[in-house]
Amino acid sequence: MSKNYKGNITPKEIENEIKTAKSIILTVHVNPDGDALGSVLAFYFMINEYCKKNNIEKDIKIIVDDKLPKYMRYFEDAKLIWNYEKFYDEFNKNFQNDEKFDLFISLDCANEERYGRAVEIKKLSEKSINIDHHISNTEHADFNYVEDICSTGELLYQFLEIFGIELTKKIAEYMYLGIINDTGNFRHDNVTEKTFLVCSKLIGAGVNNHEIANIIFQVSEKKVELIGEVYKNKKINEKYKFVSYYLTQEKMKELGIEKDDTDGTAEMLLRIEGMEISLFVRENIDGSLKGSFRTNDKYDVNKIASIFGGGGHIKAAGFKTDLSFEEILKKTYRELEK
Ligand SMILES: [Mn+2]
Repeated sequence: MSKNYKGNITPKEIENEIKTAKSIILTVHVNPDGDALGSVLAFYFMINEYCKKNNIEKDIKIIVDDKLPKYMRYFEDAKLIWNYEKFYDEFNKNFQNDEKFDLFISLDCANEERYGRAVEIKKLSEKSINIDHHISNTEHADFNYVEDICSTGELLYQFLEIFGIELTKKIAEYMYLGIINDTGNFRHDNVTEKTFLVCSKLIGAGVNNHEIANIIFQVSEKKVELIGEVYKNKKINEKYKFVSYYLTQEKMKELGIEKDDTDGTAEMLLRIEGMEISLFVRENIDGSLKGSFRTNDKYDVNKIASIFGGGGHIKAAGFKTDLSFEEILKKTYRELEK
């Protein structure tokens, strides 16, 4: 067991829960990214292989309470993912209200709010398991397995042996998607020797690293316009080497961009020479704000994001708040002063 592990269940015990469950729901966080979607698809196919190997049948569904990023159209299995609303309509038609699911598994979710409305399905489930890699994880399920590791994609690798299954090309591709998403294609310092060991196996199983990286890191023309806008109108606080940018709904409409076009903006800001910490804030349709912090070595953004009820990792963390951008800056400066 990794020393970075927290929770009350082992991967072997997770296998046992999966073995006995007849109906399994898998979910990931809202604003799903490559790690969330890559992990959930990898785990879906791993459970499928496990069922084949043991000659058992299960009803497994993936439900996500959000739109998928546009690049997911390049992955044919994205069609396996139920949108929460569609699932709920279907569910109301076909199920009795007290019908329960045996097992609800969340992947890559630091806290229960991150499930979105899929939390309703958790309530209808007999048992729940939380598999994640965020140090801010609140151990929000009946059973929790959290490892401080680069990505949920890498975390899932150990289940191949536990399930006693082969690494198929499909499983490898989705794990790889998760890993490169959360390591910024191996740029971040969450990459370890083990990350490369795992990836060597994934490449060995047939993953085309170039193709997957191109899919998730390519930029649309609209995104190029956003990049120009962000770099031009960023705010820099020289004292703290803090760079920030606030994107309003109005600006998003003007540029014709959707929220997934804004992925990676906080990293982009931190790339400016000399900066130690970056903050990208985006206005949601309901008027609330979503913030993402990135930092090099000087600060702990997991801690700073926690002032706003969020969290994540020491060098990358996020939050959602009803405060204004000015209030966020004020509180952040106060924290950086410490
Ligand atoms: Mn992740």
